[in-house]
Amino acid sequence: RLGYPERMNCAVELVDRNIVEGRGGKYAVISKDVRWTYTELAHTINRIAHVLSEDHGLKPGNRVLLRFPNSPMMVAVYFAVLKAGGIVVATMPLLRAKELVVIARKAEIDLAVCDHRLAEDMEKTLAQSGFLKTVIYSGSGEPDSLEAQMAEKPEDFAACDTATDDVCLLGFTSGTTGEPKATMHFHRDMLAICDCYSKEVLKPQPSDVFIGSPPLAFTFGLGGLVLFPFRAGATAILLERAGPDDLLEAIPFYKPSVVFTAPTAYRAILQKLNGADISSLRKCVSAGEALPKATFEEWKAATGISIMDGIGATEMLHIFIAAREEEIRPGSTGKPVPGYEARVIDENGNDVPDGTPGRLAVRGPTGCRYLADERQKKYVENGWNVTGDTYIRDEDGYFWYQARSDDMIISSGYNIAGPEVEGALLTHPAVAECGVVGKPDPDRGQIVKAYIVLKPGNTGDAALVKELQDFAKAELAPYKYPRAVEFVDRLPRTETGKLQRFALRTIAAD
Ligand code: 3SK
Repeated sequence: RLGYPERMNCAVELVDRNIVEGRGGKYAVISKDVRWTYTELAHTINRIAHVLSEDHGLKPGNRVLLRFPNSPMMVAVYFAVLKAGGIVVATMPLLRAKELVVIARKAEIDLAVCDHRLAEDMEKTLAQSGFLKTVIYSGSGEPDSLEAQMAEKPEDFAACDTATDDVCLLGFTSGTTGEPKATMHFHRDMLAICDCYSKEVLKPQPSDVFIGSPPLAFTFGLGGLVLFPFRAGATAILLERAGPDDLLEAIPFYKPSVVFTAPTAYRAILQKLNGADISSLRKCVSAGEALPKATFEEWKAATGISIMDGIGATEMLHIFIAAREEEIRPGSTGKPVPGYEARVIDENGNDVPDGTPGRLAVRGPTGCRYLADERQKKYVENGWNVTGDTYIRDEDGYFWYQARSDDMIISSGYNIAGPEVEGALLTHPAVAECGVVGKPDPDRGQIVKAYIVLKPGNTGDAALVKELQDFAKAELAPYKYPRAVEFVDRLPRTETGKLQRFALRTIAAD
């Protein structure tokens, strides 16, 4: 329906098209150190594509792991892989070797491109994964760095003649069991999210300047900070560190007009605003967790801007229900994005009456395709993507978020699987048993709370809490560490010995 040609490479449509249409001299990406026009970006992409395909044997359909902070070089490598017909596997910079190894094995990665500052865990992954053979480092200044390899390459590259539904991205997402799932997305999907959500709901102009906090390895960030600005011929500001303080410093400096971040960051910015000039902002997008009505109202009072809430999923690539600026009901996520349909269904897949909570089911031009994963059957029911969120639809067709249907903890927009945190804590010598659940939190939506039964001879004091938290931070991406720890004598279990998470969540919420 979106009418893309059968053969199409999204790198050409998203980058080169800007040059063909006369925007070659316009800034595409800006960071603290780099400002690249669309033409400069395209030349960089082309040189990297030569390096990958000629010197490292990248063939269409091969997967390449990326490990970078948000930066112009990450964008260039990303599009170089796509242009050469490869498949990007972008990873968050916070991931540790333990997590990278799982991804490298699942995606059967033999080639990675990595910012040299993130080499430590990359090297451990190289040693442990069994698959990974080559890592190209960017920014190291060494004779074999990416930059050195690119230097003599031509600035033109003939894009691989990919099919519109060739896979171009494996987006990793944690499952409830902690076993990550790889979601496959096509070249056409990268354009579809721009032509549905961005074009129809966000409506950016070439004069817009985008900024935000999500990592580009998270598809919320990929869309909001790269694909949407590029499809509109606009400019992206990429911040390596994008916490609330960084955004508050960057917004008055770069004067962006569009910001993508999560409710936690909007609240933190409000707390710290203190007269900072953020008047350049025109559009504010929120996703990653539900936007509370109070946050919407406080932001509106402080800035005059109505935050546009939305719900997306890695499985769907980006936002599929969203609040349009002109018809926002504070507290509601909004209505299905043009091109998508959404229903609220019961356990049997039948629609529940409006006003009744049920399972959210969506379908549209993008959808869930897990790589070799049994859980595909659970996510897609009769052609509908069942996202695991509980929603209510009102009689006017607005969708109201209730809760996650499963066990995922969503903290500051990060999806965290309790069992994965449990697995890490259980490797600490003082821990006998543990159960990890989400505890409601006014700022983060939820925080990770660990209930721990200690081995005899250990004392559950503040020093041990700190030790366990540091331990978790070293084992896992630090955002997964338990912000709350409680020592208990035993954990609630079923007769068959299964941990009763529901009981723990109820205790945590008290
Ligand atoms: O997972 C999410 O929350 C999300 C939100 C918006 C866009 C994309 C994603 C993955």
